[in-house]
Amino acid sequence: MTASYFTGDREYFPGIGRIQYEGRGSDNPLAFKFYDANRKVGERTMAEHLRFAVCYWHTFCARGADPFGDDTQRFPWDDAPDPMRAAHQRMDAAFEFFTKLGTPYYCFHDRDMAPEGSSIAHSENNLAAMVELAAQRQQSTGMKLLWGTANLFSHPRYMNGAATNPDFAVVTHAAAQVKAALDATVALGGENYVFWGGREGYASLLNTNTQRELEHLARFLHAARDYGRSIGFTGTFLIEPKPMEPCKHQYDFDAQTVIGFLRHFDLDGDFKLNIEANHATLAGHSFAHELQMCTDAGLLGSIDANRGDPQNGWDTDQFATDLYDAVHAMLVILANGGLGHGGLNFDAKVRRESVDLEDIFIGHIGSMDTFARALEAAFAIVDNGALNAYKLDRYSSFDSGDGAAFTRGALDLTALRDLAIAGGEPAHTSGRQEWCENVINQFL
Ligand code: XLS
Ligand code: CA
Ligand code: CA
Repeated sequence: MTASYFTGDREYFPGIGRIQYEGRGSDNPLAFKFYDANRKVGERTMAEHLRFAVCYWHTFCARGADPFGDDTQRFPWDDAPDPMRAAHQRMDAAFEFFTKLGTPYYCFHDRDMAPEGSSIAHSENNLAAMVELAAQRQQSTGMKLLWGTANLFSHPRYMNGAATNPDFAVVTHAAAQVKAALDATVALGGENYVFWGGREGYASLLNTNTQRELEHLARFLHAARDYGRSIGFTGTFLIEPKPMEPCKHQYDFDAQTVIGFLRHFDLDGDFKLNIEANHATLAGHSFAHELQMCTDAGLLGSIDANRGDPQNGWDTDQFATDLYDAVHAMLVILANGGLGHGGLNFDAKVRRESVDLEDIFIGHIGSMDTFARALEAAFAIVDNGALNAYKLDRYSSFDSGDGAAFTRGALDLTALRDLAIAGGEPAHTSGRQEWCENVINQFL
């Protein structure tokens, strides 16, 4: 039943075949209830709208450890005599998982795919060997790379930052890693390249020159951009905002901070944003707010779809199951004209207590179903048109006459004052939020 879906010489998920769409009535935990890849929603199929990706790190590398306890997962691909053999087995397991689940894309950090070696050259060789294998696996399965990235936060050398480290020697090591990760991304046809600045921030202003660190970050990103373009990377560079964790304060705090940074340092022609739902909530925003800020700026690049926990103030990276939240996100994505070359990457992990291998499938299936439902609901809301018509009408006083003259910059402050006197006290106009919220519920 499963032979054609695994790519190595060993099957890591025995008993699990290609996940099928069985519809809402199915009680099979290993079947899609809503995600039907080829079903058309408007002009595009569900697969084309949603462009799902699986992340390599949580899915195959995270073994359930937390700050208070050791690993709880026992992955069969870890039973290898040396780190490169383990990396090879992990890759076989990963491609078996991708193809059984039926997502078109995946994402990785350099260190997820290949272990760090004893020197820069050794690490580069390890990565190059694994990239060669990944290229073969992509070829035989049709899987594509949504984005690659470098892990510039786990190694102790990055404890004071990578591109923003006060020690130039550390910055050079970060550069070496990004160069190799860009080479890998290009070799695998990656459509995007991500920078998440986990340690690009600070713990205390008493020992930190924030102005210099931000200038160094911009200089580093320019160098990475120039190198990427020089080796033929035509995709989009992405910055992934997050306000904190692991740093007390991270420079890429939220979407608007990053948008301002990119514009200030003249990077907005090559860089867009990768918005993660749980990072949005950590910044005190909603997921949809962060997506909207990017859409308004024309800088929505890609999405890490997951969720936090409303009672926890940290990055729980749970699978996305909140339909209401996903509908709000899909409304913004549809208004953006879709995801472009981005995708919905499940930067999510099963709970420490979820130790069955099938839990990894079930987590992804649930999130894919959530976004499939959200897509259909959001599409119907847009198609219905009432909400959009109301939003347009709410601003109609700027569409003609003095309002339009104001938006053209044709009225100065004195002219506006004179209009206020001539017009008298404005009418109280309802914002109708309750009605708007009820419209959403009608389509769920
Ligand atoms: C961590 C981030 C990270 C990035 C890639 O919080 O989500 O996993 O997505 O480095
Ligand atoms: Ca992420
Ligand atoms: Ca996260």
